[in-house]
Amino acid sequence: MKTLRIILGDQLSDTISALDAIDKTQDTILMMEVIDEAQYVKHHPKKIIFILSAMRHFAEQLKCKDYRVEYIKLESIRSRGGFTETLAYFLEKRHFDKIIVTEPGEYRVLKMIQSWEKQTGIPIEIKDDNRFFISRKYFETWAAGKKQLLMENFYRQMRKKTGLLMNNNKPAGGQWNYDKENRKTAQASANFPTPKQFKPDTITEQIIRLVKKRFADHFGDPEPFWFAVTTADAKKAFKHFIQHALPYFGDYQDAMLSDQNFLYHSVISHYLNAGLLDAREVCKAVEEGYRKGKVPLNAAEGFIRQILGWREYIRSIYWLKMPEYAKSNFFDAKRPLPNAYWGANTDMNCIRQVVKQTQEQAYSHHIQRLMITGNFAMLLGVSPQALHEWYLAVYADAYEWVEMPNTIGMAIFADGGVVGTKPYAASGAYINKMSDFCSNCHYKVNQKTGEQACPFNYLYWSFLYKHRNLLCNNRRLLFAYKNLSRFSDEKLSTILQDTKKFIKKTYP
Ligand code: FAD
Ligand code: DLZ
Ligand code: SF4
Repeated sequence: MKTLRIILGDQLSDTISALDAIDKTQDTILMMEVIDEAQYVKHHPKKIIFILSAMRHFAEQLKCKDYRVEYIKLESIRSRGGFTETLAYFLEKRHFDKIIVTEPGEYRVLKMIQSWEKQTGIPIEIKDDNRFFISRKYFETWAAGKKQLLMENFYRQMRKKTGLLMNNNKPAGGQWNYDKENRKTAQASANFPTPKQFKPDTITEQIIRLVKKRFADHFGDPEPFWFAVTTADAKKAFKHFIQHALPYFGDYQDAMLSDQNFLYHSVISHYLNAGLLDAREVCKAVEEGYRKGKVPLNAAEGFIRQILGWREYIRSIYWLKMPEYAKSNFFDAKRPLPNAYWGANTDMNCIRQVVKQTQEQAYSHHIQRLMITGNFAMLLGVSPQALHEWYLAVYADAYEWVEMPNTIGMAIFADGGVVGTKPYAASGAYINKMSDFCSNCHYKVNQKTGEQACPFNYLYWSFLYKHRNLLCNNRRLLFAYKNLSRFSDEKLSTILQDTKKFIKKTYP
């Protein structure tokens, strides 16, 4: 039996289920570089360089381990646009009895793969993605009959299931969650560690040249390119994080500082999502740091929660709710993305800082994505689908399974409360508390209305006012709506006027 085993660009792990029980003498591994995957949204050049270089390195490693690998490069005549066309062309000259592939990370690719059996006449087996702690089926069972799919409940179940940070069936330290200790603000003067950086080798340099030539119109800087592109280097980067940043991760998880891109974050999401790092190994290493007394519990728990809790939960929601989820638009928001998201000049320092960093690094940390670009888009009424395309394009770690529920659900509440229990709407006061952005801004964060007022301030109240019918019964917003009800007619009218002027200025 000759089997074709297909590995996609974000499945670069040699223990991936598509390779289970592989017969090195009979089977062939196929990897395809295709233009459609770089262009279905215009991915950031750093993201394309990362994936293509990691794919080529991975193929070389497989060949060194005596696997038969067919690798189709983007420049090759054999690369025919999309996965389906490229596979069909490849199969014109080859015969296989079966095709095996691990389930992909995007619904549109799953649909493609499901069409292959009919198109090629070869039976296809789609295997569970074994890189996650749970299968889609496991979550479906957990979710069945539940009214609200609360992440915190799911996370506790995952701690019990895996035994991570558990002592005799009880959470280490007596509490499940130490988030209250994780809201410190960072000082610009602190000595922040930088993530481990790697010099591009010959393969990466070739790809940088290719990407600069073929994707010159994509938003983002291709260089300097410093990401790891192999598992060995990604492991070094993670070890560096454990030693230098993890002990402070919890405390400063929500902090933001100008010109500080990474603070104490791990910057490993693109490695995890592409298969260079393994989520189980990562969580185990962090637990070990805690058990050996090198990492405080709030940091270890906070970090493990992100991966064991949020990452698994978000993926499960995606597969549970697709394809309808993609069309969610609870607030019926229709505005296009402001040009500032593509680097156009803006007077708002927070937006300018986060977009600049995104352009340079294809990275921003969670609170920047959630409370700056996400919060602003929600208050402004940007279409969820326009915003989703932006996040999917500009971050090196973005694939639909993880990006979409974070954007549509967590950041802008367009799913009406599947992921979150309330919209993460915030005025300038929150941004001022958690960052140093406001001290260098054209706008005045303490001013609520008028030309110089921070736009987040009046946008926040007009958002709550506009959507009062949808939100006023939300228990977590009762306090805010009580405040709003005390506004005089004059105050409310000024807020709505300022909002109108700002929107006119944003969309001239
Ligand atoms: P750290 O802060 O060091 O956290 C450690 C790890 O936890 C991350 O590497 C990641 O694997 C995981 N994690 C943390 N939060 C989440 C979360 N909410 N969902 C899933 N995993 C999480 N993450 C992506 O991996 N890809 C995306 O496309 C993506 N899009 C996002 C869009 C929006 C609007 C928001 C609000 C969040 C998004 N996230 C996404 C989640 C989070 O912002 C990133 O995982 C994180 O910023 C990556 O940086 P880091 O590796 O330094 O993470
Ligand atoms: C993102 C991406 C890019 C830019 N290029 C490729 C590619 O040429 N070949 C490939 O197999 N995968 C690529 N990817 C990752 C895919 O988009 C990803 O595997 C699917 O979106 C499923 O998650
Ligand atoms: Fe952003 Fe407002 Fe602060 Fe300016 S004042 S940085 S717009 S929050």
